[in-house]
Amino acid sequence: MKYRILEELKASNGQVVSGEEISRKLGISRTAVWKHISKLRSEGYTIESQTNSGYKLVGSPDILSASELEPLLHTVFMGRNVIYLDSTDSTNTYAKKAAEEPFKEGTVIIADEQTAGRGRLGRHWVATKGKGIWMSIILKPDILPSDAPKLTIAAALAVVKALSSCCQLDTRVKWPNDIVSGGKKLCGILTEMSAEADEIKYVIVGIGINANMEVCDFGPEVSNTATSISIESGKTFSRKAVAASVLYEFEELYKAFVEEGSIRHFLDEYKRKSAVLGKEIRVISKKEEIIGRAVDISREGQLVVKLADGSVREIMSGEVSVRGLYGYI
Ligand code: BT5
Repeated sequence: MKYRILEELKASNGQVVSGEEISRKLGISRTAVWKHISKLRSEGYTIESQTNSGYKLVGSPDILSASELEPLLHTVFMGRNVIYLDSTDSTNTYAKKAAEEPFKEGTVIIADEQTAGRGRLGRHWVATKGKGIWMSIILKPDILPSDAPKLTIAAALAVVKALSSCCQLDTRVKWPNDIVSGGKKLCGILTEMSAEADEIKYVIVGIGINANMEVCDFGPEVSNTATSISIESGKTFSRKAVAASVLYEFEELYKAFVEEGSIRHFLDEYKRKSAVLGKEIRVISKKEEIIGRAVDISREGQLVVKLADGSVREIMSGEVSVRGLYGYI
């Protein structure tokens, strides 16, 4: 109900709306209206009340709720159904549970804080309250399960494009799932899938963007390798505008990928935005560690590495980490 009231206030475009009018329209008492207004204020909305005349919305917080995101969306289906959580363990975990029930494709789970954010291989993802975009998108692409890692390629390029258009920030993709700026990690992507035989039940694309994180938010283990939009640009950006832009760019690439069944037509753009191509790198997996020069990304989304003996290896994104030979990248 409080969001219905919010809609009424927003629809008035900064004009005063009387409590009586809201109570009549929504069929609740004036005391109930007042209580909901108090709740909205505690969420960060600035609402002036004027005796005998009503309420006026004068400011909205930078939160990623459906009502804040919706006016900024230019998508057809991505983010058209948003589940916003003040706090959760992990939006990917929440999304997986949600996807076990019938779901709308493009449903987005967004949390202001994650208490047990996840990276790959059970690693921890630092997701401080109010400082980032911690979101998971539920998809059901008509592709083979073996092609699901290509969604990480599309999502990574989407983030790079959104950061460029929204924040004028020139970032790069550190294959397979990181976005880096100034040699540090600004965003991580965790793509998880449930499939049976050759059919995908759902894919969750989890995107964590350090929007307004400060160095002290990262903690000692991560602070040397992590960065944020605000650290890199020296400015604070609206999280909702960035999130809406990522969803738009991702929807465009996702549609093209699913229709074509290939990453072919955005592969060149992806390569141009690569942080690893042409560099000496170390590829670390459970089985082995190889050192070589990253020379290409294949149409299958694999990293092509040339070893010192001249042999060429195509690395699957699965469970590998990539590091620069002389640093994080
Ligand atoms: C990732 O894993 O980079 C995937 C991160 C995905 C996070 C999103 S947030 C929304 C959704 N819900 C979730 O629970 N997860 C997704 P990986 O490549 O394994 O990298 C993890 C490593 O990155 C950690 O071991 C740290 O070294 C580092 N790290 C942790 N938090 C970080 C942060 N906020 N910024 C930069 N680096 C971080």
